[in-house]
Amino acid sequence: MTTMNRFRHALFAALVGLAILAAGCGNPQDISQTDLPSEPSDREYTLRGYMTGYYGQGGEIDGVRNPVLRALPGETVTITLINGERMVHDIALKHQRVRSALINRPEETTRLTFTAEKNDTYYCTIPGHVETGMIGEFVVEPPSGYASY
Ligand SMILES: [Cu+2]
Repeated sequence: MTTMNRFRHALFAALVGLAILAAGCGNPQDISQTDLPSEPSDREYTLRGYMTGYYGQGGEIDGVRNPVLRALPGETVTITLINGERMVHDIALKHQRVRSALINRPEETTRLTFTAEKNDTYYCTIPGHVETGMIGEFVVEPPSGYASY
């Protein structure tokens, strides 16, 4: 192999790698990215994202690792994710198939807004991050009173 051919080979491999990366980072058709809500939500939660988990900020979930997030059916919910470190993170709902933008700098913020329909799991879509702890429960509760029949 000549030097030039070796260079071309390496360049081609790099391009293929980039193409695969780009495909992986793109927005799949079935996942909508819902950033920056236009109106206030019924329920708002703020989480700080780290490899070790999402940490609640403010309110009842303050300081809680991967807190259970709750809402009533039909409520609009906004989850604000603040990046706690120099890593790429996002937040998505497994069943409802919504996903925030990716954030990669400390204090960078993104939001996920959706309507509460059913119990779900929130998690980070970056490969390996669920395994290190970035996963929690989203619970849709019946309005008070319904549980007593
Ligand atoms: Cu992550």
